[in-house]
Amino acid sequence: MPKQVFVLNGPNLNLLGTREPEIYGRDTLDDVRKRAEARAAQLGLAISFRQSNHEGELIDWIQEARSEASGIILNAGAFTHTSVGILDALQASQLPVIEVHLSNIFRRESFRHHSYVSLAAKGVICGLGVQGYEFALDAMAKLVA
Ligand code: CA2
Repeated sequence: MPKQVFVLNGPNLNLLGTREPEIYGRDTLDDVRKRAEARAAQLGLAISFRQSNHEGELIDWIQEARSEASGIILNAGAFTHTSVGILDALQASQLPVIEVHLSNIFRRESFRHHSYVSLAAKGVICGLGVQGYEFALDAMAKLVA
């Protein structure tokens, strides 16, 4: 049975490819999902790729991951910078977490420089666009091996 990894995406990431291409690129979230699924297949991982605009739904999925997954790759979007609830859920999951951001949050506004998610993350990949999800899967494959 391949190991399962949840790839979770937070608010507004459903808008990818429709606006702000100079920050987030031209790929849609569906393109990101297809690339992530292809890389996961090469690595012998199964992924469940999801997006929600709702903090509680993301928390429910992180809780679900505890029994259903071996690791979590998370781009929590703006909740990265605000959500103690997501941090608590990640810590409770006791799973390896890799935090991903499309943009380099440290080149942006100062409110984006702090991440609650990072307190629960094994590692952070930011600023490398869609490729960041593939790098996160590469790293996760080693973490869950
Ligand atoms: O760089 C990232 O991946 C972010 O997690 C994206 C979040 C932002 O709040 C974080 O600080 C960094 C925003 C996602 C919004 O995505 C959009 C995509 C296209 C058009 C509008 C928003």
